[in-house]
Amino acid sequence: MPKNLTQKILSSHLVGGTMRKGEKIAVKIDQTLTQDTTGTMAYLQFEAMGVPRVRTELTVSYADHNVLQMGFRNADDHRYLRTAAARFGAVYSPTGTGICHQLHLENFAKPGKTLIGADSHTPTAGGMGCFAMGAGGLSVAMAMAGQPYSLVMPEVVRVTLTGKLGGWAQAKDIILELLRRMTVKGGVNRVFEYCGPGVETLTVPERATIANMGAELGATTSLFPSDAQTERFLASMGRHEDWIPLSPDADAAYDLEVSIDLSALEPLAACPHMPDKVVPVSALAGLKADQVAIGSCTNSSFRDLAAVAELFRGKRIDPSTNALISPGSKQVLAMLAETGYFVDLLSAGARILECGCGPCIGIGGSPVSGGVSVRTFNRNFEGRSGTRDAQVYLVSPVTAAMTALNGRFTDPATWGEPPAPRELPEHVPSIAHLFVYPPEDGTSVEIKRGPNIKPLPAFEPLPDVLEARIVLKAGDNITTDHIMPAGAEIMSLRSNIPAISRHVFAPVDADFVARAEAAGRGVIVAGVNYGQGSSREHAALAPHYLGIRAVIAKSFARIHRDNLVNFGIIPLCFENAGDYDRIQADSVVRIPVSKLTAGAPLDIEASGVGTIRTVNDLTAAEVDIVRAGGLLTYVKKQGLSA
Ligand code: MIC
Ligand code: SF4
Repeated sequence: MPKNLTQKILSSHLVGGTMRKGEKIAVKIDQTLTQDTTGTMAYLQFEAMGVPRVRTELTVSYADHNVLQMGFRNADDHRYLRTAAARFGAVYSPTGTGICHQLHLENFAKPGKTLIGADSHTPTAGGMGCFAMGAGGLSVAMAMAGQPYSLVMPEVVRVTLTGKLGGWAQAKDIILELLRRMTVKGGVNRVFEYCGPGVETLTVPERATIANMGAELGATTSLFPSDAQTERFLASMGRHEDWIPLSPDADAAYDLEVSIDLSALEPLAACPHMPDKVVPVSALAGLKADQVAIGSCTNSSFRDLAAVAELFRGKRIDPSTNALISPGSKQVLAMLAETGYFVDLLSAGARILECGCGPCIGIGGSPVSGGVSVRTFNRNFEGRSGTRDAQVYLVSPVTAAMTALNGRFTDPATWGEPPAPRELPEHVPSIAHLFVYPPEDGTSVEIKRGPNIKPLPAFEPLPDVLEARIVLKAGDNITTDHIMPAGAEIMSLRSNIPAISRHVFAPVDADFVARAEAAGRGVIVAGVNYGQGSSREHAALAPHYLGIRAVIAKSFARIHRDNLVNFGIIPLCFENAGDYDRIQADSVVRIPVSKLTAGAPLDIEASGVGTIRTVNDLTAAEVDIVRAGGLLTYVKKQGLSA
């Protein structure tokens, strides 16, 4: 049987289940990554499993998100991660070395391998043919312990690229076009495989931009073949030995076909407050930009920033527009310095931030009140920038650069000739020596903790009949940024569940915590795609801490659904979407947990409403896990499988 790329990689890693669309499969994981704001929990959980050393081919612990280190908390987190990496056999990437996804692409990702990361943009590595998925920290900790990773066998979408990008259109515009067509829920339980003659015209960093934002489609991952472009990229990174050719078989079958003519694309922008609210940049001409922010794991490669520098050369950014640049890695920064582009950026008036996530997740660089911020990032959810009423637009680096120079959006038709693309320079400086490799035997390494690193909360088994109050009835596409907001202050509490739980739903519902506590045991009701966005398991852990024991939704985002199971919250779906309208906030529901059966309907009673039929997509093991109060409790009882 001819195979597509997804089938090729998954079948070579399959350890359980049958690769039939929609069925649960288990795969061996070759590599894992974590970052600081998900990593502390992942390592605390790994410690709790009692496994002496990681059992993957490679495990990397990055410190890239909350690098501001306001107060002692994140500095302590970073020290904990450095010492835990040494103890357990992980590579540590020190604070400020760069953004995990950019660094992983440059230094560690390999075609044909499987990777899971405690960050939703882990699929960036799909730009070089690595099957890379975002997952909750506990799922990653399990993979570090050598356990297989379970996922729903995805549908595979063939995205055929024809033609060649021209004019001012960039790789970012390809993925924005796909988001415009397929929306933020169009990719759930799907893999997007890029094929067709347009693929070979795209370099690995451009492919990585597209694979990165597949996360915004809700996709399991995105995949590009490993070809001559991949070989060239790996050779430039000094890793030619990691290259293997990898492509789908010629007559492989796909579940869905989409095609995009690259030659027809124009610069696009995602408007506030969703990555799929996409319009042509020309339609925004005239809109004043208070801020332009260039960087993030989507668009912080040398190619991206060199194009910006070319446009800035000899010019001055509009003084009323605050322009921030965060390079993706120290390697990118070193290349900008060696080629002189760094000076172009500085002299144009840009502010250069540390290599890290920065303004993307509200770690500094928040826009002015009510301000318009034009960003090369991947998410523009309300409030994510750190400014509640900011209007965030997502664009390509060249659109961002032209907007910074003009101080406002302008029509690309007035921009003249675009700069010629800048490929990687002849000399690519290595930063490989900055990674800290663990000792052969880490048993004597002392793990250092700070006062803000609190023990994991205990998780009780669910009762046979759960009586709980509906404490929130939310709408469609609720993001984890709504549930568990980020930003420098709240992210400094990631290792302290009691403290961070005070902020659950804070941006949209100031009384949520009080209502949940008053209810004792609570339920959340939601519309479609509940929990989209980040992989942060705190969006399940903290609600659990506040007593939430079930979420009843029209549908769930993939990673968040798994996180709910991992932390003992039952993810139930309405059998009839119309019941969402019937059910009332404040009702008390009775859920007969003892009757919860994998894949079978379950009738629940809601006061003032009556019987509501729910369905679930849990496996038998997952039913046991939620009943036990979550995966850690379950594993402690059952032990890890050999
Ligand atoms: C994000 O982009 O939302 C984050 C911050 O990288 C998260 C991880 C986190 O919340 O720590 C993600 O994408 O998973
Ligand atoms: Fe960091 Fe932003 Fe990428 Fe998340 S999306 S990993 S916060 S740069």
